[in-house]
Amino acid sequence: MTTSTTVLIIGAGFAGLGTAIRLKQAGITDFVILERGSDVGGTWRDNTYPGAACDVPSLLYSFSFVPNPDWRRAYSGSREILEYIHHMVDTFDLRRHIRFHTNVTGLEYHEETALWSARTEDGSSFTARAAVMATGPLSNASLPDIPGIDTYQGHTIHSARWDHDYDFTGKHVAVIGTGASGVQIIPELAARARKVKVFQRTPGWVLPKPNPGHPAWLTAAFRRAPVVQAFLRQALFWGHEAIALGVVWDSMATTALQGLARTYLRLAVKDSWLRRQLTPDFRIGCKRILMTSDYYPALQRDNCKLITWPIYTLSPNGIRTAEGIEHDVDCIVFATGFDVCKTGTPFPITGPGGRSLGDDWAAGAQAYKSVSVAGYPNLFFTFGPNSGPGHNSVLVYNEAQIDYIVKAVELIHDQHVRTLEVRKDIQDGFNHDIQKRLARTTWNSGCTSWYLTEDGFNATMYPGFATQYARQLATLDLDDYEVTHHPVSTG
Ligand code: N01
Repeated sequence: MTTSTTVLIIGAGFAGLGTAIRLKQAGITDFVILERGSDVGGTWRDNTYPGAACDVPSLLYSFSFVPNPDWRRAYSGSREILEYIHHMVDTFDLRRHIRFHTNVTGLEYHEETALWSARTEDGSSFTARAAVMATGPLSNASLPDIPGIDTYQGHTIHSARWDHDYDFTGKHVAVIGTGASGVQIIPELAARARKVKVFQRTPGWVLPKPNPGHPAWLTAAFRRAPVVQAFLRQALFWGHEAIALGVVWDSMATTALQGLARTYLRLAVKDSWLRRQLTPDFRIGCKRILMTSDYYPALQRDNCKLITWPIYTLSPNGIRTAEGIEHDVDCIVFATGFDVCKTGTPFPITGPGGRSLGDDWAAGAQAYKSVSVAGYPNLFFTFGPNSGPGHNSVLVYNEAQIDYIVKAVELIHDQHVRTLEVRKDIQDGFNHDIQKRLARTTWNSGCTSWYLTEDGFNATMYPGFATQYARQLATLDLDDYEVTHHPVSTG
């Protein structure tokens, strides 16, 4: 069966739902959201591990067009963020636009009709005049390529696919991975399990995250005068912009921030051996900074042990490290991150003339302003190439993308625009500048991270302030695009 619509949105996480809300607010209601899961929420639906939380303040980690006076804490846990997402869906009556359990397996452009069509796993298809990719960069959980991983006979859990039925009480547990997810999980497990062995490959820089509750008077103020919330959001925004000076570029501010993290490590960890193991050998900001006040205390509990020997193999009973010690455990928790699609898309995208986006992006994903791609008319990306922030809320960037996309969709919807396709020379010039600027950032300063491909190409991060990013997306300049029109009927 084929369903026709004006706009196809793929993904019902923050980006897909935000796009839907802004389309509705612009008066465009003819859209369908395809979602492979059984509910909304994307990463916040999937990441329900104990301790899952956001390390960006709630007032900033939310859409400015859906303010929430009821945030309970400075930084929200995953459940509260998911509540907010459900609130968005209910407030804007989005559920009737969503097709759940609809896994897109390919997206194809048809030149004769200027329509995109999506094939799905269940054999149905959807066609639309414009398609919006909102599949998120971190949606496919990644298991490490460790020899013997299939031979382990105990229980295994990935951070992004938590098993809430597994009881850790009295268990010996191994956690592999000490990134943003690992450092949130480890304190929770240390409080429940008998023994937690933490397998660290690379230590990250850690900064404390005090998390005060919002007092009742503040919530009341937000309710009575939304301007108070908007003002605080702005203050937080500019505070985070200032952090860019230390995180995005290697500068004196980076040295100061690193000094702060080193001081925190010195104050929080008493044992000098442990401190040495936890001291990173790369500049702060190169990998994501870990924001937690609970991780270092957890590592110093009697039932917690940090293991820094490289993992040699997994065996039926546990983990064997390079120095030949066998660590038998009841459960292994993989906090090993995600398969970040280096080819940019979770399924094949075929443009005019049968060109493949996977091939076009084989040497590294590139787009114009992270949203449009030359050769692929009427296709728009959220969280596209080089749209990642290192210092500010990803949703600030996402709002800018959404509003840009909605402007483009309005042209297609209201102005008889048949195709809107960014010019290749404009896209190339844009990316030349982005890569030149990236070369001077901390992300490209020598560490390995999911921001970079194996060849060291950075198709992930935006090398600048959030303000710069938002400003470049504030206008849709048609000189940057090749535009064709539908014939206007005179009858
Ligand atoms: O994943 P990661 P994550 N043997 O890829 C280790 C977002 N997020 O899920 O550093 C041993 O960062 C790997 O080691 P190394 C946020 O954008 C946000 O933690 O590669 N270890 C690393 O320690 C974040 O950046 C929040 O040497 C292996 C870990 O596994 C992104 O999600 C909260 C290994 C993977 O770290 C991903 O974070 C949580 C191996 N073979 C997450 N393979 C917020 O607060 C991998 N590792 C918003």
